[in-house]
This record gives sequence, structure tokens and C-alpha cells, in this order.
Amino acid sequence: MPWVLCLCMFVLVGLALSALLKMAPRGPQEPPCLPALPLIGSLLSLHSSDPPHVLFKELQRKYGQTYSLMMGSHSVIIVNQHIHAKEVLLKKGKTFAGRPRTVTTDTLTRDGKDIAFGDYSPTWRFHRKIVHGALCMFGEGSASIEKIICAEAHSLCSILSEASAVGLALDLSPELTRAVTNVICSLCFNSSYCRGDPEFETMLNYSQGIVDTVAKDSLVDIFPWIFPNADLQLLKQCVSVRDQLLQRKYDEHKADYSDHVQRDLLDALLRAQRSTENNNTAEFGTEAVGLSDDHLLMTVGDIFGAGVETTTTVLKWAVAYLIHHPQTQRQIQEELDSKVGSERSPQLSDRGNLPYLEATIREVLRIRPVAPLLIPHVALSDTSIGEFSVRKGTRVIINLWSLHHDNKEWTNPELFDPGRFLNSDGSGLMIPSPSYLPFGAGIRVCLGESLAKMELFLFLSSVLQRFTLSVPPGHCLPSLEGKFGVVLQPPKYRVNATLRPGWETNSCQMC
Ligand code: STR
Repeated sequence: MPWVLCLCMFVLVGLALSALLKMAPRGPQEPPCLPALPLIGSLLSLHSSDPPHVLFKELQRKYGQTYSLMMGSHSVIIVNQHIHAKEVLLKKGKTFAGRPRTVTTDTLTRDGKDIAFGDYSPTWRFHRKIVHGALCMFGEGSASIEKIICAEAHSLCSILSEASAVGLALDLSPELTRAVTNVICSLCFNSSYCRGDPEFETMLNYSQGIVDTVAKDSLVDIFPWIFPNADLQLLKQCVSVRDQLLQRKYDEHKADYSDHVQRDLLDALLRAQRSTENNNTAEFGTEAVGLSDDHLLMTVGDIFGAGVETTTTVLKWAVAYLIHHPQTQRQIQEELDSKVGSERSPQLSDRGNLPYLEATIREVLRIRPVAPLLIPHVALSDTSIGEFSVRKGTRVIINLWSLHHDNKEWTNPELFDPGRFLNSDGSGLMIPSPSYLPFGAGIRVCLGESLAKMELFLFLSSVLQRFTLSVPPGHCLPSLEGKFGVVLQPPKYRVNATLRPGWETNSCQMC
């Protein structure tokens, strides 16, 4: 019967074809995607009481370590593991070097004329190179930066001494912010603020406003046309106050600029700007890569914002963890007593001799990364991550929180344990897992890494050499949860600083 034959043939051909398809190497596939609706994207699946970094970590259980979702009409890939993270940041760093444009970051940076939020372009590359050079000149390795930080550490200790003498419990936040701001101010403008300086108070205010509103990937960034809301209004106000302040400093500097003396980082930037006006920067291609005044101003804004908010935040987390873990504090103090003593202040050359303090700093940066989602990247061409295809224009979020809390990589990741960064006899430092990127990696790696490490080391060692920090009687220990934003912020809390035995009469010495 011919129709039976036909049917058999049909089935056989079908089977052969499906076998062939199975054997053929499968082309790259799209990552698993959260449910998405037109216009609102995956909004309904993202509704949660957890902050985004925690939610994105949880969603791995259902969708795997690398998955995608829609934020409004934008496709976003979330990377929760270090191998894919390093592929994005290092192996394919240039392909993923783009930045999304958002309403809030455009407001902050005059449409991306800065380094952190500016998109990848020849101007951006040139700009970053200049800032990197200027930071090297005035930052790491320059003796003057160590002096500046030590002077601020000294003044911080004096404030703690005064508070301790009258038994006052202090909110360290403004004190740490002023110390860190002054380091950046000296570096950029060769100037600093005294306690209670009204300009400093203004700065505190606008900075908080910016941190609270910018780049949170909140509704205002996803649906700017529906949510021209209070956040955006506040951001605009804060940015305008910041711009006035920076503009004034910039104009003052320009007025007495001389080609022969370089007083600070801003002088170095001005000099670079002038020399590009006169020279060809052939290595950056044919496009004009000059630095406008806007570029310079926005860069100074970045250096200020990044330099102050990040380091202050880490110091506040460090103190919060130290008062939760008095044993860690004691161990750092024993190390300081035996390696530095009480005759002089700690200095950068002590860093190699204080592994337990260094391990504690590393552990703080692991357990509470400043930027738990880094800043989003954008694929500049069609590409892939692992086995997944990625289309040009896709946003990629590296979930540093997942990397730093991955229980395949860290034993008890929720536990605060500086010892995990020490070798078996506790004499040397190590990085126990490749899943650790507190400063990011690749062509967008943090420009201030070495400055931040110097500050964290000098501030913490100077304070712990002289004081023991604790919760004031009757107060609760600070919550360690953190408020999500462009930086992960610790809560407000108060501490008692008690002078350590032997330091009661010893006034603070300068290093
Ligand atoms: C803080 C507030 C401010 O006044 C200016 C800035 C601009 C640079 C930002 C900074 C912010 C927050 C921390 C950032 C930094 C650039 C790099 C840094 C986002 C918003 C991090 O990646 C942690």
C-alpha cells in the first residue's frame, strides 16, 4: 500500500533530520530570560522586598548563573559568576566597554562627559589616560599624598580624643567624610576644609542628594517619560549646587595657572588640555579628542564623588564590622603594637608588616562591596558570554555581590572572617578565590584603587593604634544590611572611641 510506504518514508526522514539537527553543533543561544511584557519589560518579576543585588543573586536558582531580563525596552544580562564576569571585563573588555545613557547619569555628567559614566569613544580613552597619568603623578608613589593622608588621620584622631575625653558617642560619618574630602581637596585643588566650614556642609548635602538619586536603575531611569519625579528634581538641584562650587574652584585655578608649576591634579589636567590644543593626538585616531572645559569639570566631579563616597563608605563599613567583632579589633591592635609600637604613627612602609589589618580591609571589601552591581556595561557589537549570544546594545550587569558571596568559592560567605585572606600560618596575604573583584577589572577598572588602599590603611591603622571602638552603652549594634544605591550605604550609627592604655597622656603624633 503506497500510502503506508509514504508514511514510513516521512517518519524516517523526520527521524533522520532530527538526529542530524541534534548532532550538528548548536549555535550560540540566548541566555534564559525572565518573563517580559511589552513596555514594562520584566518589572512584574522584579517586584521584591530585597535590594536588586540580593534579588539578582536569588534569581540564579531559577534561571541559572547568567540570565537576562528586560528593563523597560532594554535587554539586560545579569552575570553572577566570576568566569563570565572576567570574560566581560577582561577577555572582551573592549567589546563590553560601553555605558548606557540614562536620565540621571546624563543629568549628573552633562551627557556623559565624565569617565565613570561616559560611553566608550576615542575622547573617552584619551580623557581616561590623562586622568590616570595625573592621578599617578599626585597619587600613588608620591610622598606628598602620604603626608596629606597622615595629616588628616592625625586631625581625625584629635576629634576622637576630644569626644573620648568627655565620653561623647560620635557619629563618625561626617568626620570620616571630612577627612577623606580633604585628601581629595588637597589632591585636586591644593586646599582643605576646617570643621564646620559652611562650604563643606554644602558639599555633604549635595553629595548625599546625588547618592540617593543617581544611577539606581530605578523607575525614573527606565521610564523617564512617565516618572519625571521628585528624585529627578532633587538630583537637578544637587547637581546645580555642585556645579557652581566646582566652577568657582575651576575658575580660580585657571586664573592663576602657570605652565611652570604644577600644584595639584587640576593643574595637571589644565596642562594636558592646553597641550592637546597645540598637539595632534594621532594615536587616538582621526576624530578630535580635545578636552572641553565641560570634560574637565565633570572629571573633577567624578574624582570628588568617587573619591569621597567610596572611601568614606568602606571606612564606615569597616568600623561597623569592627564593633561587631571586637576580637578582630584586638588582633589588629596586637599586630600594630608589635610591628609599629607607640613611639610613631603607622606609615605606608608598614603595610607589608601588618597582614592582619590588610586582610581585614580585604574582607570588608568582599563582604560589603561598595558598588555591588558595579556600573552597567554595554555590548558595542554582537558578541557572546560563555555559550550565550549577546546582541549589540545589550546591557550587562556584573553582580559583584554574587561573586563575593558565591558559596562554591567562599566558605561561609556570610561570615566576616579576615583570616580567609591569610595563609595557613597567618604570616602572609593571599586571595583565596578568583571570585573577588572589589575594584572591578579591565579597561574600566577603578582609577582610584591605589589611593583608596592607602587611605583605608592609614586611617584605620592610625585610629586603631590609639583607640578601641565600641557601641555606646544602651545602643544597639548597627545593622549590617546596607541601603542599595549607586553605593551600598551603611546605616547611621554612633561609636565610643576609648583611648587605649598608654595613650591617655600621649598626644597624637604626626607621621
Ligand atoms: C557620588 C556622588 C557625587 O557627587 C558624584 C558621583 C560621581 C562619581 C560616582 C559617585 C557619585 C558614586 C560612586 C561611583 C562614582 C564613579 C565610580 C564609583 C559610581 C555618584 C563606583 O563605581 C563605586
